[in-house]
Amino acid sequence: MYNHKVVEQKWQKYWAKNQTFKTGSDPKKKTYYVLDMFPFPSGKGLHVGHPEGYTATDIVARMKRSQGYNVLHPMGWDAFGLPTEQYALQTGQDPAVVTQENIVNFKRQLNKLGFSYDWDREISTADPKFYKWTQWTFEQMYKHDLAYEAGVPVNWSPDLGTVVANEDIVDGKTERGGYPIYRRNMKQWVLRITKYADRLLAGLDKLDWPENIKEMQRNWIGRSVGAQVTFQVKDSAEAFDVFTTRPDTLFGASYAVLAPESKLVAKITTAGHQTEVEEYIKQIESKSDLERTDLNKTKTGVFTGAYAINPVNNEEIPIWIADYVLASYGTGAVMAVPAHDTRDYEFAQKFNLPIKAVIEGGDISQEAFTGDGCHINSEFLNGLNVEDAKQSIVEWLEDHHVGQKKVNYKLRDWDFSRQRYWGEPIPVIHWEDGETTLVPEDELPLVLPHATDIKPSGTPESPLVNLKDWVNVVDKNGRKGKRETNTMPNWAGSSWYFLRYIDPHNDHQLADLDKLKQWLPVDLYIGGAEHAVRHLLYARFWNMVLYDLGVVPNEEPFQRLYNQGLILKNHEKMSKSKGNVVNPDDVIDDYGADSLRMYEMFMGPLDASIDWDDNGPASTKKFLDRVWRLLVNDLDLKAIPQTNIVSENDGVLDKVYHETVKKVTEDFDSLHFNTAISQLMVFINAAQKVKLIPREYAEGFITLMAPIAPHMMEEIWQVFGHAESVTFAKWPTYDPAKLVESTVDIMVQVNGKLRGNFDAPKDSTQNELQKQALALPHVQKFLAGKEVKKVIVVPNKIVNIVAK
Ligand code: ANZ
Repeated sequence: MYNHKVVEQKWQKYWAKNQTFKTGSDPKKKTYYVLDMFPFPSGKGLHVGHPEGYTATDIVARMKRSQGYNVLHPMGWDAFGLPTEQYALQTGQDPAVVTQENIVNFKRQLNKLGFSYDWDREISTADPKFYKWTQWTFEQMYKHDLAYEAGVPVNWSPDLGTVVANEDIVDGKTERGGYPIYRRNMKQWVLRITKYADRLLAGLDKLDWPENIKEMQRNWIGRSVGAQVTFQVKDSAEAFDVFTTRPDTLFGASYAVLAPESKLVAKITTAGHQTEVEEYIKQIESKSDLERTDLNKTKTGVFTGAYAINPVNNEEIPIWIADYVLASYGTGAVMAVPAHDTRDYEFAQKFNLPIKAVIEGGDISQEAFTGDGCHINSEFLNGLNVEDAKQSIVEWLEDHHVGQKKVNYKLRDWDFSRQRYWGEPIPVIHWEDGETTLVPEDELPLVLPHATDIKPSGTPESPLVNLKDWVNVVDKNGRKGKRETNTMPNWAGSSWYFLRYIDPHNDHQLADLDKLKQWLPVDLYIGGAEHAVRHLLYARFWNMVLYDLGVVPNEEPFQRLYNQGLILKNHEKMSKSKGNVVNPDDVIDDYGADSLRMYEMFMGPLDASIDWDDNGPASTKKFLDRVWRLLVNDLDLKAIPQTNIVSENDGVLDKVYHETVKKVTEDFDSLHFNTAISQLMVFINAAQKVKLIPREYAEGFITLMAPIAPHMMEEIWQVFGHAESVTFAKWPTYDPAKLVESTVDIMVQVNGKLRGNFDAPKDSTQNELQKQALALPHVQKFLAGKEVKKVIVVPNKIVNIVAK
């Protein structure tokens, strides 16, 4: 009887002791870097969702080792940041201690699943040896004007006690916890990711990533091409620019709108409108951007009393302020063309502003017409379609120095300060004379000091501000300074951790360039789709910065990306609060890690979200037990190969075996694990039917199956007499010639009725088939006393005998 508890432990010990999964370094071999998104070592431990992606990468890593690659398959911990800190606060513990405990537990759980990580390369983002290089990179960014401090409107979450980045906001709320966000002006460290907008966009085209993720990144970067047009304010020296994607509609502009936050508002508002304008501004302060730009909400706004001059026809148009215009996009001002823009249309309707058609089409008494058509009421643009009119008007604007072509991005610079304790200290000192300096490189890492009170202060300062000894510094000339107390977001370490795995113990540099060249880009990266526009965008940016610094050899870090689906319980995401979490420890105890791994890969396509079935692991265990019984005879407690394993090959299993090798290899490469497993089952069914299984095929099967069920396959491999781990068994190859059927089933009819069948070598001659058909005893019975008049043979199919 196969005992998963004993066997799984045995091999896990063996692998650890023999360092079976140490990263290969044979210079003659090709390299393969297969990466998991590393976990937050939360207090909850692993749930069965984790092993889904981790098993997928493990299968590929194991196959690639067998195929003769040097494989890098590392694991580490995304240990800094809110999740750990919140857990520490809730349980009244030190985050450093909690992190350590959680890591120990996660590692224990991962090992129980039999994953083939090279633990010598384990990293933690909260380890000073690691974050030294996070801080170092920040310093390089500062030196290259890619990190700067600015008083910017930020997303403040009172509940989390910190600012969060735009990327941390989902549906207007914090992604973590779902708390409301308020706009607040705060001094922040910001990373100039916008400088890389075009490269981040262009790079996507070359990547083997799911199209939806690329599209999400494109939308997030949000490149739009249009024009910037300058409007003078009537009877004033002031002017403002608007950004428009439809400069062709300039003749239809019937009013202008400034974002309420615009500095210009105070300057141009006329005395009569002052009170109303101020009241409006106050009222919108607490609204999120999402609420403000929601298409469905009723438009609000007030008139400033001032007018702007439309540069194309000198028409005077009223200047309003309204919250649907955001200060943070474009120029924070728009020209409104209600006839051809839906939001403007609604606004104009509500406030009785003129609606002037400049493109033919639609019925503007009912709604804005946003389609293409012939321009009208537009002087020199009349008769042109939208595209041509855009070109003409931009030329005109440039000729008259009142505007130019302009490209705008939705992407904002990355808010990089967090007012929390559990993160990398930002290595900066603010001096009393106003100077800001970096902590000298040779003093890095700037270690996070131990603190007992880590509660967020609710102010723009992090709890580090209370550690006076740490905060206050004096330079050698007696100048006093204070350390920056904000910390980095947890997206900092995760933006580059995959580089450190390549050279994890390097004390002199982030990683050795030659080693990076050897391994990068990552060949396969698997993780959850929830990281589409945070981690994956930040990591690409961070990597591009390091590329420009000459630190890394590739502009793009992840060549191939795949997102695993969610494992659901009763169609819901598993979560502790819903009480529907399945703990892999329990499943492993009952059925073994191999059964769990196999079940998760067999549930369905890797990218599908599928309901967990409590009976699933039991059914894969049943299959594995069948495999064991078919290949191993352990009845006399002395496990040896079954007597049906033979050295000679009678050819009966040729076709199904070679098909299995082909399908499993291709499916593993394309990450179609469920269909690979089906094929392995087909092979076992076929093998069970025949009396003799060629040893070569049994061993080929073990090698193919080992990535899925490594413990049992190691054990069988040993039973088959191998002294070495199955990890390095040569991956089987298939012979295309054997994929075709070598024998065919021939039907025999007598006078149109089916009377028998027989196997014949494929493409046998008509004569041979006729001879064999006539010789069948059952057929002879029906021919008794009759004379064969005619025999019709359809090659490879049928022999039809006509007799009287
Ligand atoms: C006039 C116009 C006429 C516009 C028309 C559209 C249609 P995307 O594609 O998102 O870049 N806009 C510009 N800045 C804005 C801001 N800060 N807040 C809110 N809206 C703003 O859209 C750009 C368009 O959104 C711009 O083109 C502008 O309205 C508006 F028939 O200008 B348009």
